[in-house]
Amino acid sequence: MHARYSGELGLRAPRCCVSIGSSYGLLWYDVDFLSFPLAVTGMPTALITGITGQDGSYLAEHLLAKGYRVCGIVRRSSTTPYERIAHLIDDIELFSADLLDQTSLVDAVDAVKPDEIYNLAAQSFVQTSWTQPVLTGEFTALGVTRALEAMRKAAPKARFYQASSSEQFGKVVETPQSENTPFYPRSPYGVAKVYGHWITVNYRESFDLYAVSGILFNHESPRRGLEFVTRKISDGVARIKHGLATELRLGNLDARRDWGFAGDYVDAMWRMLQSDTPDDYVIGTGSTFSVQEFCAAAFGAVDLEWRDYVKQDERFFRPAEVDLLVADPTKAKTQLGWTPTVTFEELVRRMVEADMDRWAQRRG
Ligand code: NAP
Ligand code: F7E
Repeated sequence: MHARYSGELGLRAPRCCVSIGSSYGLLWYDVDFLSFPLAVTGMPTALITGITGQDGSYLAEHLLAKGYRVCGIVRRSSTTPYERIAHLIDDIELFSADLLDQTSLVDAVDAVKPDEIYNLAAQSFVQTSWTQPVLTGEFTALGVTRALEAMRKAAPKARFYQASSSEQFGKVVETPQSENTPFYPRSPYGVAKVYGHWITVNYRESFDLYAVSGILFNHESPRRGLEFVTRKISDGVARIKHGLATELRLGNLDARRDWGFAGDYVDAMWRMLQSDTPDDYVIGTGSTFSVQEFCAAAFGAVDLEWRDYVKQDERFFRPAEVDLLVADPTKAKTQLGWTPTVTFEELVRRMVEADMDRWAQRRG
């Protein structure tokens, strides 16, 4: 049996504190009027690894709106890469920890005492996983074990979400891909995610932990990193339209992906952890489009013809490609009541508009 938070959702205490770790441990260093741990107010507490990433920022917003106390793990850096969560910084608590460092993870979980842990942190760029395969394994595979161990030691009654990936299906053995489709990863990243997936299942079965994997297909947004193809295209379109570039260099235009909106997918993560029984789910739209179709829609959004600007470049091809991904999200729809709300066309339009605005502001 799994203990569950029984407080009321929707209640939030005022807050303006940011706690952050230091080399001397976890310290409150910027407390204005709320100097006690927010957990005592009865709100559920979530701890997000990867809170500075695309999904972490949307999930933090989603949980704050539901009345959660939201805590996040950030790794030490000589700069503060908090661009995506800058607007939330007064409403969340940040703790210094690293997926490579077991002690820091245990300390963070122990300090926060979360009801829910969302393990989103990873080396998430597939192309980099071929040039940094060992690091990718440390972050994206063993990092999951470290996060699970931290929960087992410091908060065994918490619920754990693992960010699994459609890259695990890789060279797909059936289409569409569901929870029952065997894995055939095609990159060091995909291999690492398969490990993360199975260690989550294993900890659930070995230690009776509430631990689930969400196998999420590609999800995008204006907050997507610039190296991923959708954002590279929307940013490239905006720079070309503003007269700042004359071409866009891409790799394989034939690859097909099931692209959804990241804001919808963090809702699916939350829904998984509200279920009475821990289980794994595939999350995607059920539609698939090629990179070329994404280009056509993105250039078309500003009345340009993609063929006039896109050039293929060997540098962006991969040693092994994932040709086709498309989800069968039936289980999530029927058991979690989850459905995507943003169409492919709307997603492309939002991303291009955001980059058009961003470049317009930069140019003054
Ligand atoms: P993202 O934007 O690349 O964010 C990755 C996050 O992980 C960042 O906050 C990063 O922190 C953090 N991180 C990386 N290494 C770390 C370390 N050693 N210790 C602590 N934190 C570390 O990724 P995303 O798109 O939000 O994806 C979230 C998760 O879902 C990832 O696990 C990804 O693999 C998985 N996933 C994503 C998709 C998708 O389509 N977006 C689909 C399936 C699964 P910094 O800011 O310091 O770099
Ligand atoms: O590539 C092709 C490329 O890098 C998509 C991550 O969030 O989703 C993401 O992984 C496709 C590939 O995402 C370029 O070859 C062509 O076929 O945007 P991407 P991804 O590899 O699908 C999964 C689900 C994750 O879990 C990952 O964390 O686009 N492509 N030309 C290109 N890709 C890039 N990046 N750049 C190009 O120039």
